[in-house]
Amino acid sequence: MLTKKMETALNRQIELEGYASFLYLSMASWCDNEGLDGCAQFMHRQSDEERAHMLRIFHYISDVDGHAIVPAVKKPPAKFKSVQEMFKQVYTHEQKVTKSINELVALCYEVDDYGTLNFLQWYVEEQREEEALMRSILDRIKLIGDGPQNLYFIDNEIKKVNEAEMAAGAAENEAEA
Ligand code: OFO
Repeated sequence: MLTKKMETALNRQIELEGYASFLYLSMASWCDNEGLDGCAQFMHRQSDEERAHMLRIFHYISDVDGHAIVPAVKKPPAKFKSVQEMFKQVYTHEQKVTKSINELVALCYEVDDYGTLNFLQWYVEEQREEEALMRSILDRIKLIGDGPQNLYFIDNEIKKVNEAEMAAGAAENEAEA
């Protein structure tokens, strides 16, 4: 049984994960328009992942007899100054999500909700991985250089990152099966 306070906080997290999914979908569309196929594939996969994160909380709330609420969708930006700027925004958003997960963990202790604390461990680890991934992408872009003549190389690099992430995800699913 969820406390009202926890239910409200988890519903806010649903909103944040849902916004991340739409923001990354918008980024995927911008990349497609710019001819950055590797980046577009990466952002589409990230968008799908965020939707899965949102649904995981959605089902958890229902499982513990709470009421999961579908949030209103805030319109994400449609254009980005450069690939580097776009990934900086992704990193900033992930940091915001991490902060919010940490606040949820703190709330678990405040209201003695150890079931939710256990549920949130997966998110704590996921956020650590996501932040590390975005930092490594920003480092690569910095090394390659963000000039227009380097976009082809950046896009190829992100394509490789995406393929590695897909392979890791498939291996994880296999191990869980
Ligand atoms: Fe779900 O926000 Fe990061 O991964």
